[in-house]
Amino acid sequence: MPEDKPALPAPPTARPLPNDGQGAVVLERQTQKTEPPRMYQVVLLNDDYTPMEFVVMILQEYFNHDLETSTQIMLKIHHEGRGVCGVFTKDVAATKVESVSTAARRSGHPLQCILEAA
Ligand code: TYC
Repeated sequence: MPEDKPALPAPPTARPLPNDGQGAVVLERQTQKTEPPRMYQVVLLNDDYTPMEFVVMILQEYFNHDLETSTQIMLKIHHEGRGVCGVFTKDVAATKVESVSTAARRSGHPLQCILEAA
């Protein structure tokens, strides 16, 4: 008989019981179904008024960067207009933006801190 139709899929074969042959039940590995959470970057923007020292302090206190890294990030923002402070889940990123903005206002600085999808 000519083979004009694609073959039907093979019937499922009987699965062996999840048993390691030594009397112990073996759990089968589950296929990963949960996606990793979307990540968000917290970005600081440059302005002409916020003191450099204040930005360095913010990077140390709120983003746990050391003094050298904080100074590098601050200078990058100063020269390029913006810089990424860190990448977080949405809730953590939103809380950082709120905390940094509140600290800046309390100190009378116009520093802008925003959240962006990474
Ligand atoms: N441009 C500011 C100054 O010259 C310093 C500064 C850096 C401000 C980074 C904001 O996000 C900023 N004093």
